[in-house]
Amino acid sequence: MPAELSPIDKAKFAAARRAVDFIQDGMKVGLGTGSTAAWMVRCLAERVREERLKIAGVPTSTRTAELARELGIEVVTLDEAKWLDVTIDGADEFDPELNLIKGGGGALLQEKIVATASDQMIVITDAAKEVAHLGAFPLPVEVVPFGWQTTRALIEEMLVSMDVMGRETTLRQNGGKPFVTDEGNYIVDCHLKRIGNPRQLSLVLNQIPGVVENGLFIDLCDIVIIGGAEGEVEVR
Ligand code: ABF
Repeated sequence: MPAELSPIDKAKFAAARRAVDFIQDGMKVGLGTGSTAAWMVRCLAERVREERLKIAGVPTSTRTAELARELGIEVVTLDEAKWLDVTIDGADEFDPELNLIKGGGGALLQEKIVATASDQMIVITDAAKEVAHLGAFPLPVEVVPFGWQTTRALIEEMLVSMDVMGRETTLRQNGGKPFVTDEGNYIVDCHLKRIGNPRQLSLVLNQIPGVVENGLFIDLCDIVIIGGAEGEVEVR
Protein backbone atom coordinates (compact mmCIF):
# COMPACT_ATOMS: atom_id res chain seq x y z
CA MET A 1 0.00 0.00 0.00
CA PRO A 2 1.44 3.43 -0.96
CA ALA A 3 2.60 5.13 2.26
CA GLU A 4 1.34 8.65 1.60
CA LEU A 5 -2.39 7.83 1.27
CA SER A 6 -5.10 9.59 3.28
CA PRO A 7 -7.21 7.35 5.58
CA ILE A 8 -10.09 7.23 3.06
CA ASP A 9 -7.72 6.37 0.21
CA LYS A 10 -6.12 3.66 2.37
CA ALA A 11 -9.59 2.19 2.83
CA LYS A 12 -10.34 2.36 -0.90
CA PHE A 13 -6.96 0.87 -1.77
CA ALA A 14 -7.41 -1.98 0.72
CA ALA A 15 -10.80 -2.92 -0.74
CA ALA A 16 -9.49 -2.64 -4.31
CA ARG A 17 -6.41 -4.76 -3.59
CA ARG A 18 -8.51 -7.50 -1.93
CA ALA A 19 -10.93 -7.57 -4.86
CA VAL A 20 -8.11 -8.20 -7.32
CA ASP A 21 -7.35 -11.46 -5.46
CA PHE A 22 -10.57 -12.82 -6.99
CA ILE A 23 -9.15 -12.45 -10.51
CA GLN A 24 -7.76 -15.59 -12.18
CA ASP A 25 -5.69 -15.98 -15.36
CA GLY A 26 -7.80 -15.92 -18.52
CA MET A 27 -10.72 -14.03 -16.96
CA LYS A 28 -12.82 -11.39 -18.71
CA VAL A 29 -13.25 -8.57 -16.19
CA GLY A 30 -15.59 -5.59 -16.05
CA LEU A 31 -13.59 -2.56 -14.92
CA GLY A 32 -15.60 -0.10 -12.84
CA THR A 33 -15.45 3.68 -12.65
CA GLY A 34 -14.60 6.03 -9.78
CA SER A 35 -11.66 6.53 -7.45
CA THR A 36 -11.96 3.13 -5.73
CA ALA A 37 -12.24 1.35 -9.07
CA ALA A 38 -9.20 3.26 -10.28
CA TRP A 39 -7.19 1.72 -7.41
CA MET A 40 -8.50 -1.68 -8.52
CA VAL A 41 -7.32 -1.09 -12.10
CA ARG A 42 -3.88 -0.15 -10.80
CA CYS A 43 -3.67 -3.24 -8.58
CA LEU A 44 -4.91 -5.47 -11.40
CA ALA A 45 -2.33 -4.04 -13.79
CA GLU A 46 0.39 -4.87 -11.25
CA ARG A 47 -0.78 -8.49 -11.03
CA VAL A 48 -1.00 -8.73 -14.83
CA ARG A 49 2.56 -7.45 -15.11
CA GLU A 50 4.08 -9.50 -12.28
CA GLU A 51 2.22 -12.76 -12.94
CA ARG A 52 1.85 -12.34 -16.75
CA LEU A 53 -1.87 -12.87 -16.40
CA LYS A 54 -3.96 -12.91 -19.57
CA ILE A 55 -6.91 -10.68 -18.68
CA ALA A 56 -9.43 -9.01 -20.99
CA GLY A 57 -10.80 -5.81 -19.42
CA VAL A 58 -14.14 -4.26 -20.36
CA PRO A 59 -14.22 -0.67 -19.08
CA THR A 60 -17.36 1.12 -17.90
CA SER A 61 -16.27 4.60 -18.98
CA THR A 62 -13.80 6.31 -21.28
CA ARG A 63 -11.73 7.39 -18.28
CA THR A 64 -11.43 3.82 -17.04
CA ALA A 65 -10.54 2.67 -20.58
CA GLU A 66 -7.78 5.27 -20.77
CA LEU A 67 -6.37 4.28 -17.37
CA ALA A 68 -6.46 0.55 -18.18
CA ARG A 69 -4.70 1.02 -21.53
CA GLU A 70 -2.11 3.32 -19.97
CA LEU A 71 -1.32 0.62 -17.38
CA GLY A 72 -1.05 -2.19 -19.94
CA ILE A 73 -4.35 -4.03 -19.39
CA GLU A 74 -5.85 -5.47 -22.61
CA VAL A 75 -9.07 -3.53 -23.23
CA VAL A 76 -11.88 -5.12 -25.26
CA THR A 77 -15.45 -4.11 -25.94
CA LEU A 78 -18.35 -5.81 -24.17
CA ASP A 79 -19.52 -7.17 -27.55
CA GLU A 80 -16.08 -8.69 -28.15
CA ALA A 81 -16.11 -10.24 -24.67
CA LYS A 82 -19.77 -11.28 -24.98
CA TRP A 83 -20.00 -12.28 -21.27
CA LEU A 84 -17.76 -11.52 -18.27
CA ASP A 85 -16.51 -13.64 -15.41
CA VAL A 86 -16.63 -10.77 -12.93
CA THR A 87 -17.15 -7.02 -12.69
CA ILE A 88 -15.45 -5.01 -9.95
CA ASP A 89 -16.88 -1.53 -9.36
CA GLY A 90 -17.47 1.11 -6.73
CA ALA A 91 -20.73 2.43 -5.34
CA ASP A 92 -22.18 5.53 -3.74
CA GLU A 93 -24.37 3.64 -1.25
CA PHE A 94 -25.08 0.00 -0.35
CA ASP A 95 -27.84 -1.35 1.89
CA PRO A 96 -28.15 -4.62 3.92
CA GLU A 97 -29.49 -6.46 0.85
CA LEU A 98 -26.42 -5.25 -1.13
CA ASN A 99 -28.63 -3.10 -3.33
CA LEU A 100 -26.75 -0.05 -4.50
CA ILE A 101 -26.97 3.52 -5.60
CA LYS A 102 -24.38 4.17 -8.29
CA GLY A 103 -23.80 6.90 -10.83
CA GLY A 104 -22.21 9.66 -8.79
CA GLY A 105 -19.48 9.55 -11.41
CA GLY A 106 -21.98 9.64 -14.28
CA ALA A 107 -21.13 6.18 -15.66
CA LEU A 108 -24.21 4.30 -14.40
CA LEU A 109 -25.45 3.17 -17.83
CA GLN A 110 -22.30 1.33 -18.93
CA GLU A 111 -21.75 0.19 -15.34
CA LYS A 112 -25.18 -1.42 -15.14
CA ILE A 113 -24.90 -3.04 -18.60
CA VAL A 114 -21.45 -4.47 -17.79
CA ALA A 115 -22.46 -5.64 -14.30
CA THR A 116 -25.53 -7.36 -15.73
CA ALA A 117 -23.38 -9.15 -18.35
CA SER A 118 -21.19 -10.69 -15.63
CA ASP A 119 -21.33 -13.95 -13.69
CA GLN A 120 -20.44 -12.03 -10.54
CA MET A 121 -20.35 -8.39 -9.35
CA ILE A 122 -17.93 -7.36 -6.61
CA VAL A 123 -18.39 -3.90 -5.11
CA ILE A 124 -15.39 -2.22 -3.51
CA THR A 125 -16.15 0.49 -1.05
CA ASP A 126 -15.62 2.01 2.40
CA ALA A 127 -17.77 2.07 5.53
CA ALA A 128 -19.11 5.56 4.78
CA LYS A 129 -21.12 4.10 1.89
CA GLU A 130 -23.10 1.69 4.10
CA VAL A 131 -26.72 2.75 4.79
CA ALA A 132 -29.77 1.15 6.38
CA HIS A 133 -31.93 2.55 3.57
CA LEU A 134 -30.83 3.86 0.17
CA GLY A 135 -31.53 7.47 -0.71
CA ALA A 136 -29.35 9.89 1.23
CA PHE A 137 -27.13 10.01 -1.86
CA PRO A 138 -29.04 11.68 -4.72
CA LEU A 139 -30.28 9.01 -7.14
CA PRO A 140 -28.85 9.63 -10.64
CA VAL A 141 -31.33 9.12 -13.50
CA GLU A 142 -29.88 9.22 -17.03
CA VAL A 143 -32.21 10.92 -19.54
CA VAL A 144 -31.95 11.75 -23.25
CA PRO A 145 -31.37 15.45 -23.92
CA PHE A 146 -34.47 15.65 -26.14
CA GLY A 147 -37.28 17.07 -23.98
CA TRP A 148 -35.27 16.56 -20.79
CA GLN A 149 -37.31 19.20 -18.93
CA THR A 150 -40.50 17.31 -19.71
CA THR A 151 -38.86 14.04 -18.66
CA ARG A 152 -37.75 15.70 -15.41
CA ALA A 153 -41.33 16.90 -14.79
CA LEU A 154 -42.66 13.38 -15.44
CA ILE A 155 -40.12 11.98 -12.95
CA GLU A 156 -41.25 14.49 -10.29
CA GLU A 157 -44.91 13.70 -11.00
CA MET A 158 -44.22 9.99 -10.59
CA LEU A 159 -42.30 10.53 -7.34
CA VAL A 160 -45.43 11.97 -5.72
CA SER A 161 -46.88 8.44 -5.52
CA MET A 162 -43.63 6.72 -4.54
CA ASP A 163 -42.45 5.73 -1.04
CA VAL A 164 -39.70 8.37 -0.80
CA MET A 165 -39.03 11.20 1.68
CA GLY A 166 -37.79 13.85 -0.75
CA ARG A 167 -38.97 14.70 -4.28
CA GLU A 168 -36.66 17.47 -5.47
CA THR A 169 -34.72 16.89 -8.71
CA THR A 170 -31.80 18.78 -10.22
CA LEU A 171 -30.11 18.65 -13.62
CA ARG A 172 -26.47 17.70 -13.04
CA GLN A 173 -24.20 20.52 -14.16
CA ASN A 174 -20.59 20.60 -15.28
CA GLY A 175 -19.11 24.09 -15.25
CA GLY A 176 -22.41 25.89 -15.83
CA LYS A 177 -23.51 23.52 -18.60
CA PRO A 178 -25.42 20.24 -18.37
CA PHE A 179 -23.18 17.27 -17.46
CA VAL A 180 -23.01 14.97 -20.50
CA THR A 181 -22.47 11.21 -20.11
CA ASP A 182 -20.27 9.05 -22.38
CA GLU A 183 -23.43 8.31 -24.38
CA GLY A 184 -24.27 12.01 -24.77
CA ASN A 185 -27.14 11.95 -22.26
CA TYR A 186 -27.98 14.17 -19.29
CA ILE A 187 -28.38 13.20 -15.64
CA VAL A 188 -31.27 14.23 -13.39
CA ASP A 189 -30.28 13.77 -9.75
CA CYS A 190 -33.25 12.86 -7.50
CA HIS A 191 -32.87 14.03 -3.88
CA LEU A 192 -35.06 11.36 -2.27
CA LYS A 193 -33.46 11.22 1.20
CA ARG A 194 -34.93 7.77 1.89
CA ILE A 195 -36.18 5.23 -0.64
CA GLY A 196 -38.77 2.89 0.90
CA ASN A 197 -38.99 0.47 -2.03
CA PRO A 198 -35.91 0.66 -4.31
CA ARG A 199 -37.00 -2.26 -6.48
CA GLN A 200 -40.37 -0.69 -7.28
CA LEU A 201 -38.84 2.77 -7.84
CA SER A 202 -36.27 1.41 -10.29
CA LEU A 203 -38.93 -0.38 -12.35
CA VAL A 204 -41.26 2.64 -12.45
CA LEU A 205 -38.50 5.13 -13.30
CA ASN A 206 -37.44 3.16 -16.36
CA GLN A 207 -40.99 3.18 -17.72
CA ILE A 208 -40.90 6.97 -18.15
CA PRO A 209 -40.26 7.95 -21.80
CA GLY A 210 -36.91 9.77 -21.98
CA VAL A 211 -35.41 7.90 -19.05
CA VAL A 212 -32.51 5.74 -20.23
CA GLU A 213 -31.46 4.13 -16.92
CA ASN A 214 -31.30 4.84 -13.19
CA GLY A 215 -28.61 4.36 -10.57
CA LEU A 216 -30.44 1.75 -8.48
CA PHE A 217 -28.55 -1.57 -8.80
CA ILE A 218 -31.01 -4.18 -7.52
CA ASP A 219 -29.96 -7.85 -7.09
CA LEU A 220 -26.71 -7.23 -9.02
CA CYS A 221 -24.08 -7.10 -6.29
CA ASP A 222 -22.85 -10.52 -5.09
CA ILE A 223 -20.01 -9.49 -2.81
CA VAL A 224 -19.16 -6.20 -1.12
CA ILE A 225 -15.63 -5.55 0.13
CA ILE A 226 -15.40 -2.79 2.71
CA GLY A 227 -11.94 -1.28 3.20
CA GLY A 228 -10.75 0.33 6.44
CA ALA A 229 -8.31 3.19 7.11
CA GLU A 230 -5.80 0.78 8.71
CA GLY A 231 -5.78 -1.33 5.56
CA GLU A 232 -8.16 -3.95 6.92
CA VAL A 233 -11.00 -5.34 4.79
CA GLU A 234 -14.38 -6.93 5.46
CA VAL A 235 -15.84 -9.22 2.77
CA ARG A 236 -19.61 -9.78 2.85
C1 ABF B 1 -18.72 4.41 -9.61
O1 ABF B 1 -18.16 4.41 -8.36
C2 ABF B 1 -19.97 5.22 -9.55
O2 ABF B 1 -21.11 4.54 -9.92
C3 ABF B 1 -19.99 5.66 -8.15
O3 ABF B 1 -20.51 6.92 -8.15
C4 ABF B 1 -18.56 5.63 -7.82
C5 ABF B 1 -18.11 5.74 -6.42
O4 ABF B 1 -17.00 6.52 -6.52
P1 ABF B 1 -15.77 6.42 -5.56
O5 ABF B 1 -15.24 5.03 -5.66
O6 ABF B 1 -14.84 7.44 -6.10
O7 ABF B 1 -16.29 6.74 -4.18
O8 ABF B 1 -18.96 3.13 -9.96
